[in-house]
Amino acid sequence: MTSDTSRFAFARSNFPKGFRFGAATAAYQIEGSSFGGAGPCHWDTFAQTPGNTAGAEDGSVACDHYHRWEEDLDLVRDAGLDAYRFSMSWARVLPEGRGQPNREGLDYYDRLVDGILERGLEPWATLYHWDMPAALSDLGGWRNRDVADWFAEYTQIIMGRVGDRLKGTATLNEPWCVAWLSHFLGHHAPGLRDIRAAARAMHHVLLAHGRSMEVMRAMGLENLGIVLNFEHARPADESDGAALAAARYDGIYNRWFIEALLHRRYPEIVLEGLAPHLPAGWEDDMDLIGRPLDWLGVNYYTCNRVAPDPDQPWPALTSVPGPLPKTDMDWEIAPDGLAFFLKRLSALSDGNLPIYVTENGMADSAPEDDQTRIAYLDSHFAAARAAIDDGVDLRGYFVWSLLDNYEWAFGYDKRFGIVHVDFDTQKRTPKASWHALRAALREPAPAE
Ligand code: GCO
Repeated sequence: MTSDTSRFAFARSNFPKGFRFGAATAAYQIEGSSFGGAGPCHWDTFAQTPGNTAGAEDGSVACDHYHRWEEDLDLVRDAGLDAYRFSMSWARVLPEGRGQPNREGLDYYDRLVDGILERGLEPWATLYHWDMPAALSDLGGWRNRDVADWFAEYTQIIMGRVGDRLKGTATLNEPWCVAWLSHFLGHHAPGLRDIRAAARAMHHVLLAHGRSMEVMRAMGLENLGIVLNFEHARPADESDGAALAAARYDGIYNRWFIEALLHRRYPEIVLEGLAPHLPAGWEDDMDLIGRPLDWLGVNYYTCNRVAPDPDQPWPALTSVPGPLPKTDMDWEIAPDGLAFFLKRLSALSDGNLPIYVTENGMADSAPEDDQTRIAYLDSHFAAARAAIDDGVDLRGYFVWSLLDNYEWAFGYDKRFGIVHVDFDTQKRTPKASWHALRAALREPAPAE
């Protein structure tokens, strides 16, 4: 007998027919970068630099998914899910980033995609979830305009192998993290804190998206999109200064990428700071960047309280703690922010762009009963449902994440999985949220 608190309030039948429920993962966080002939990526070297990651942990073994993928795909199927979102590692496919492909790596993704299909699941792939090959990082990585051509070459090779069987493909995951978090804030590889590097990365990441889309369109591939992350920017207080700081934060985080993609422009409030550092002639790239998308992926986790920091150069802002309950990441739980973005994005695209929540979930290391995660997910499912009622064309929802995994600079302590992983033995144990999901997806809606 399960108690009420171990169940979701929603059931599959509360969502429109055909709505896809899935779970998401990323290559570097689960596969084990030391296996199968993969080349080093910038996360391997970032983690080898003292102080960059908790306990100097890296993804060299991670969840050993490279060897255990069949068992892991069984867990997706047995949870009653419809779809599996995963990413492919550029350095596994091309150990030097370009040139000679790694046959073992290509074979691996071939088997994985077939394995997903054999289990009756839809494969949703992401081409880049942060694992820049170290050889290309040496050449400047995202700072170098040539990255767009390197990424196009990689796209051609991997999609030539598996593209015919994918249900949906995203070029990139979270360009804000690729560019800003990694080149301005320095928290992620390559760990730079440099506005010129950041401005270049902010533009080149979109240029690479555009080139990759162009390649895939030419190959006749369908259902192509991109995954962006959004964080609800809330002024820390009622002051004009806080309102301006929040507007800047919103511009950098939540408007820069989507406005370029949908409207071929960058927001003025961000150009005020970045324009002097953008590569010359960037305006000429906006046409390629803004070619039509088939769908948009939305990753949403939290909100941010933004305050001015007038002693600092642009954007002269800082974040302060907010009052809401927090996850193990210290992220406030704010499901209304998800509804806000779904409606905002729907309006921005005139309702013409199918949207998927491609990531949502929380880090929680607490007890097996997993109540907090169930409540977190339930409140976000409810926000998604409300957005659908308001007319948003939301087609699916992927929980982050299938497995506890390598949470980047935080190492292995932050547990986002609906399946627990013992990193000493690699044993997988479904958590209560996994069981609750399975019940919600199999059963009709509970009676009111
Ligand atoms: C993300 C990331 C994941 C993180 C998750 C939790 O796309 O932000 O895709 O890699 O693990 O967001 O921080």
